[in-house]
Amino acid sequence: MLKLYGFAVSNYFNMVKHAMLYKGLQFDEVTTFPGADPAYINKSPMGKVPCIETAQGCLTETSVILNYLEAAYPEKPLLPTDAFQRAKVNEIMKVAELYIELPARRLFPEVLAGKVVSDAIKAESRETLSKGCKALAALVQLPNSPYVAGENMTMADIVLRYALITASMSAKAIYSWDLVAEVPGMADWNKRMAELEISTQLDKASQEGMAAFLQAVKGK
Ligand SMILES: N[C@@H](CCC(=O)N[C@@H](CS)C(=O)NCC(=O)O)C(=O)O
Repeated sequence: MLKLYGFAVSNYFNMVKHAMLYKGLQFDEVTTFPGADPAYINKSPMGKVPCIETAQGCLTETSVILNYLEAAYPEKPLLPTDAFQRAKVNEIMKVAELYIELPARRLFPEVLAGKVVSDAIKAESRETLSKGCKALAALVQLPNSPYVAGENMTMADIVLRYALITASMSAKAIYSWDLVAEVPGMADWNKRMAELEISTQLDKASQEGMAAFLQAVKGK
């Protein structure tokens, strides 16, 4: 059986878990925190979560895992069949990762642990986030379609949803900036995505694990 390593507060972990639940896959969840434990490094060479273990071996990096799951378990698809449309979905995912998720993460020390982030980093992150939002506005099919890549839900909806949870939280805390409002139709889409049964389940687990997680982060 597939194994999924990670923890409930991790948005990357939740991207993969959401896709696995959506596809109806059977898997064992192994609560794992990132780190240098040699047994885990054997599975996840950067020590990061998520990681999945298959009969053939382990895989890491969320977008890689999502694309593997799609190829290995194509029922209940999360990608279109057309090659160009598939690439468009991956393009939105890449923008969400590089220009929304990652600049927001640079603000985490201050947002999560109260350790002041320099003004230079704040300015750089703000500029990247701003460009990322403009790129998303150009790429997504909102508000004219229900999902970011068109009529059907894809892995881009899943990735963007969880990336925005952390990015909106950081943008709000540091810049008092409502990131979701930057992209026409994204607020309504975000609300619809949050109402999905799987989102509700994962958000609940994340909230339940949050207090312990924040304590661990602040203690570092
Ligand atoms: N590029 C990785 C990023 C995963 C990631 O950063 N996960 C966090 C938890 S949310 C982590 O493991 N952080 C520990 C670290 O960066 O060493 C992916 O796409 O899966």
